[in-house]
Amino acid sequence: MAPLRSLFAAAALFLSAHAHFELLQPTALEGAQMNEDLEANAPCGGGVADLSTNTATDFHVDGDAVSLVLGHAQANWLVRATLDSHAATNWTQLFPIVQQSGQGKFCEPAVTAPKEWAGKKGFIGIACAAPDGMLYQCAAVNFVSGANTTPASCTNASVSASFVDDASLTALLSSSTTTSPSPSASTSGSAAPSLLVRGSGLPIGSLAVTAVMLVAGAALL
Ligand SMILES: *[C@@H]1O[C@H](CO)[C@@H](O)[C@H](O)[C@H]1NC(C)=O
Ligand SMILES: *[C@@H]1O[C@H](CO)[C@@H](O)[C@H](O)[C@H]1NC(C)=O
Ligand SMILES: [Cu+2]
Repeated sequence: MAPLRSLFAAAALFLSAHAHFELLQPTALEGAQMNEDLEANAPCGGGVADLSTNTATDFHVDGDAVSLVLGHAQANWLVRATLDSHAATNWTQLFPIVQQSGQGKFCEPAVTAPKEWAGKKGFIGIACAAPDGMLYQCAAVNFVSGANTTPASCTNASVSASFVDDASLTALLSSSTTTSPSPSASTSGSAAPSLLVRGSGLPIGSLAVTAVMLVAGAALL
């Protein structure tokens, strides 16, 4: 019966919102049907990452919202991204690791991605170091140029946040992004200035930006 079913659906939503965490924006792979029992599965919880079948939403490389709901009293967030078609590897950090204290909604309105990703498809991945272990969600996205205006749904509950170090989260980033120079960086001198501008424009440089700048710098020697 419909009323009973919607009651169960409401109960399931209530439970999922009060345990673990949810990725509200960009739209998570599982949408509203998130199975929190599978959230400990890397890299995307119960979501099956496959760019050939996933529905992607736009993510603006110069700033877009990442909106989360935490069901725990405290946890650390890693916002990462990859162009890998199955979200299997090659993760780049998009934002400093944040510790949220207090349960509820948390939204960063201006998370950036590498400018050169505009026009490509990939995944935003959230890793959450929670008291009950590491938890994961992903969203399939079209990286597009420009910055998004902050959506009305991007709000914070009365929580506090601070930047922290978390080795368990840093370990989830690809070491290959810090070691392998890309062909374009080693052959094209014109790539360097725009990378440098992007790096200096960031309030807090990410590991990936630092790595790209090192590679670009090495290419100039
Ligand atoms: C990793 O991602 C970068 C873009 O950030 C890409 O240029 C590179 O080819 C990727 N490497 C692998 C092994 O997928
Ligand atoms: C939420 O809080 C974080 C951390 O203080 C802040 O960076 C972010 O801008 C806030 N989000 C909104 C929508 O105000
Ligand atoms: Cu949990």
